This record gives sequence, structure tokens and C-alpha cells, in this order.
Amino acid sequence: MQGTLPILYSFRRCPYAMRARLALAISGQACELREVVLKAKPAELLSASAKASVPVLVLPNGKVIDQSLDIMRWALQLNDPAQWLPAELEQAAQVEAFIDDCETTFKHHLDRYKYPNRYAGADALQHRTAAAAWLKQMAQQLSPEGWLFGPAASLADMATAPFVRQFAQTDSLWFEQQDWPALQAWLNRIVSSALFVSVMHNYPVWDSGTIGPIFSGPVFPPPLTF
Ligand SMILES: N[C@@H](CCC(=O)N[C@@H](CS)C(=O)NCC(=O)O)C(=O)O
Repeated sequence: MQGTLPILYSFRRCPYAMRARLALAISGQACELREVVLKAKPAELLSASAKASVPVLVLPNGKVIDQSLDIMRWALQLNDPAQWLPAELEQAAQVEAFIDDCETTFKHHLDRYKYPNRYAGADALQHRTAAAAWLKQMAQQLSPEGWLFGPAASLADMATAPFVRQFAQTDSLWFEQQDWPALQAWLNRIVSSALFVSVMHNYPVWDSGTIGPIFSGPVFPPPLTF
């Protein structure tokens, strides 16, 4: 049954779901959270979105948003206290292109580095090298303040950090040994933030037909700069 809060179908470790939760949390938009198991998706998720990937957000009016970036934009358009959305059209296009490149080029190599057995003929180390080259280029883009587009965090940082985190965790010792101080600092700053920690809370798997727990971000004292 649909209540007054949006329903978020989520999977804690999914980088797409992570970024959706980041935007929902910073916007202050509370949701009913339904933690799913990807191998046993609940009927409610399948009927909301035939595509059945997570995250999926079902609004109280029945509208379904089933792309993580669209969920981010929806939440930030309601409330964007840290000004993650680019203010200018030209920058918006650059941010869009950057996120797209991360999801295609970087993620292609990340998946084959992390799960070589799922891809016939994939050489994990070759893909690690290719992903690392992408990251080196990304690091060159970091501003003196340590963010991808300008002096503060933006949609680009938040939409891509969950994928870089996944890359770092694949072999954390190797990642820490690389000479990428600015990139490592960028990732650490994001994943150790109160916001990120809050969206990684462990919720029990949702039982079909029940009401899930309320998900909402931490309350930050103004001014909010992250
Ligand atoms: N383009 C989608 C991709 C979401 C996606 O691929 N999520 C993965 C989990 S990380 C998923 O649900 N895969 C479907 C499955 O494993 O059955 C988005 O941005 O929301």
C-alpha cells in the first residue's frame, strides 16, 4: 500500500542505489526504504518497474523513477542545500558527459576487474590498468579544493564516488599503495563523511507486504557546504 512517503527500493551495496540515497539524504527527503535481494526481487518492485534494477523510487502519486541519476535530480530539484546541481547549462553538460563516461568507460573496466569470471576472456589486471588510467585523468581534473567541478562537491563527485569506492575496495591494499594522493583524499573525504556513512546504514531485507523503515539523512547544521 502506498503511504505519504516515496518508496525507495534499494540494495545497500549497489553504487547506483548509493548515489540515489546520497541525493535523497542531502535533500532531506525521507522515504520508506525497501531493501531488496537482487536474486529474489519482490513482486512489488517487479510491478513498479519491469526493468527491475535498483534503485527504484515510487512517488506517493504513483509516478515511478527507475534511473538513479533521475532520482538524484528529482531529490535535488526539491531541495539542493549543498548546491550539487550545476548552476549553468554549460557546466551541466560537462557534468553529464563526465558521469556518462564514468558509467561507460570506467564501469566497463571496473566490472571486468572486479568480476573477471563473469566476462569471457576478461583479464582482471588489464582492466585494472585501464580503469587506473581513467582515474589518473579524473584526478587531474580535481580543483585545488579537491572536487571535480569547482571549489565544492557537485553531482559529478557524488554520482561517481560509489563506483570509485568499489574499485578501491576490490584490492584496497593495492589502491592505497598507488601514488594518487589527491584522488585518494577525494574518495576518503566522501566516504568518511557523515552523509555517506548515514546512507550505508544496514537495513534488514524488506518483507513483502510490510512497511519498511524510514530512510532519511542526518540533520546538518547550516551552513551546509558538503
Ligand atoms: N541505469 C540504472 C542501473 C541500475 C543497476 O544496474 N543496478 C543493479 C544493481 S547495482 C541492478 O539492479 N541490477 C539488476 C540485477 O542484478 O538483477 C540506474 O542508474 O539506476
